[in-house]
Amino acid sequence: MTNTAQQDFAGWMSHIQQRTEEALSAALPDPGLAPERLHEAMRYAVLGGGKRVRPLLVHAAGAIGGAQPERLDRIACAVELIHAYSLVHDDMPCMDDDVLRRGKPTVHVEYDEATALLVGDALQTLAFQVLASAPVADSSSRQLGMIGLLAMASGSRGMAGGQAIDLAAVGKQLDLRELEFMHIHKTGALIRSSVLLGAQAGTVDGAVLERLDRYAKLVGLLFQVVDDILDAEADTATLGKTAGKDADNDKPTYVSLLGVADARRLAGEMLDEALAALEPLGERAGRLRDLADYIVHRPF
Ligand code: GRG
Repeated sequence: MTNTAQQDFAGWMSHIQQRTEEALSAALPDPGLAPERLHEAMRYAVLGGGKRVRPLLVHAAGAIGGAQPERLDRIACAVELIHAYSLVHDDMPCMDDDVLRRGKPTVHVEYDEATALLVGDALQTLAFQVLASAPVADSSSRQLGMIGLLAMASGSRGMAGGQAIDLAAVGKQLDLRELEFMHIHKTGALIRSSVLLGAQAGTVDGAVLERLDRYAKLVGLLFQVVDDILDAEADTATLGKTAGKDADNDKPTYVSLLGVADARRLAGEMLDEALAALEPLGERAGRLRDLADYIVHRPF
């Protein structure tokens, strides 16, 4: 990327991050509203942190079919609320048991475990409220399908199922195929749905949607390969979460299976494939290209 292109992408990113922050803040209940402690903790979990990769993907994919930005804000909010809920629950002592997230104490540390559990529950249901309470598509039947898509991506056949496989895999030997199956669900499903939901908010034909789906599947997995490399290589201050957690927890990762050099090579190959999937879409897919590149080269 040239310097000008880089600046343009950085400007676009910060614009989307800003409008996502505003949309999230408006969607979250006011902290003065009862029960105040729960509402305060929900805002603590969601606002003022995170790269907002999923909202960025929603907007980039939405632009391809000319979707209205207000619709994309709602979708971006919904996927980010699901993501935030997953992080809150994942950090709890019954799961990953972590004390640091996005550079600050995790929700159960800052508040308490029962509150963290309820924060996750309430964020998840709020996501569907946001997606169901105003138009995000050209027809109500399309919108219903989109609500179903997010439910599928988040549930036992998607993210929650992937988390179950992850918990069962601690201390076990997985092969590359099994590791991929886990991550397609745990991390990939929500990332994939971000792209598909963004695209469906506008007008795209089946062939374009198929290309986007291929891109989204690859990027979902790519995100995890890079997450494993970062977990092994970056420090806690940079990541804003405890580094080296996977090795400490005896978890199978791309790095433990392949080593850092081959995990990097795999990430490079997946990036090339993701970019190839976008080839027929031309200039319209520029932001999605930039995002795939960002996902590979992100610092945390
Ligand atoms: C508890 C149902 C349930 C699911 C949890 C996604 C997940 C499943 C747990 C998160 C654990 C983890 C670190 C997964 C690796 C990939 C990942 C989702 C990293 C965090 O996402 P980022 O980097 O975080 O987008 P930010 O903070 O930038 O939003």
